[in-house]
Amino acid sequence: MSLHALETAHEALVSRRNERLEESNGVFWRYRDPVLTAAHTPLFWRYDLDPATNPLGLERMGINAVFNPGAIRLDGRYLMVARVEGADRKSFFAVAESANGVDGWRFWEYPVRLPQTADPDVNVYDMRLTAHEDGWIYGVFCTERKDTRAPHDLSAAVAQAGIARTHDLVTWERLPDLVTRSEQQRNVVLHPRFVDGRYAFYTRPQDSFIEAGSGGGIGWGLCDDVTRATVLEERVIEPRRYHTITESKNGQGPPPIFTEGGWLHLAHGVRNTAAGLRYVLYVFVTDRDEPWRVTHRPAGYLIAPEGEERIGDVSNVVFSCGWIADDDGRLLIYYASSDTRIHVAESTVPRLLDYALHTPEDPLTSARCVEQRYALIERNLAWRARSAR
Ligand code: M1P
Repeated sequence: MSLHALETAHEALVSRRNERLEESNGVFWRYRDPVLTAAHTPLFWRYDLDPATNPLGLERMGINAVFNPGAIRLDGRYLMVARVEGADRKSFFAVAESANGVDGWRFWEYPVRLPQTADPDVNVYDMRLTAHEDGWIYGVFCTERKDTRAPHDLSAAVAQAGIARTHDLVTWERLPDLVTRSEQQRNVVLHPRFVDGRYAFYTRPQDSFIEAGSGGGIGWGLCDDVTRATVLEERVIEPRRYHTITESKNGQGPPPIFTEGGWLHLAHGVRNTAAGLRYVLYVFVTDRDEPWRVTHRPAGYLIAPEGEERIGDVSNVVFSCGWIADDDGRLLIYYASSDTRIHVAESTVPRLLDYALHTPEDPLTSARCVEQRYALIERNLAWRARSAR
């Protein structure tokens, strides 16, 4: 394919209109096309466009996947900070912009140049963006480095929470990584408000790089100074549970949204299967004044991978780091499938809150689940009989 033909195909892809699918369970709507993929990355990130130095028109630096974006509405623009993974396996962050949040997503010219700490990151990913009431936009992300305690195990790594802040997503100030008492951390998210005058983090303590182990679930901790963030007391507020969607792991998704019914949270839950781990998205609610106290925990998943979403580099995964509660009433949920591409789902805050407040909690046994369903069936049959009269 000539570079001209590649450019024409790329432009057709990024300018393609997206379409909300009609089919819905009433809680949310999917869109027909993924909103960002590796193919959306600019050609000038991948090709040497100069025929003098690239006479064969070869792709020089491939992009493998685009996924797990943080999201924010800033100065009227819909923005995602996506995890872009090169063919070399290294992830980096890049901002993409859209005029309406569902299509026309285009990457800014340059990826984010993330300042380093004294201990440089080997790999960075999964940035959650928090517009904090202190006036900064914080990006909290996973920073991964080689586990030097196991020099011969080349898969041994340490995950911690990196922190950077910005006002415009262009210039970033890197802060020291979050310090906790846990061996490792992933899926750490900054709460948007001060709590008792302190910064508050949702954490996900874990024993090792992959296993949450005794980490136990989504944690909560406070710190006084975000420029030297240290959480000395971390407690699990949303534990993983046996024989549920969170049996193996869970983790906070984007920062929660403040609603009249409490803080609305989106999270991921992981369980093991004979075919490997299965990641789904779920919702829970915490108290308005005590955002560490879970008040509602609707059973099961909100979004599970389906169709093409099931397939990718890490199959059977949906994962979210970003959503936008828009002034126009839409709640745009950005989620990635199978560590490969990004989709959008649409709902509204009242709709999702209604789902969260009125879906019963997992009663944890088959017999009790049947009782729960009996109660629904009996109410429905009684209602039907009354309305037939
Ligand atoms: O591969 C699925 C996801 O695995 C990790 O999430 P968790 O720590 O909850 O298992 C992350 O690496 C995430 O990026 C990835 O999508």
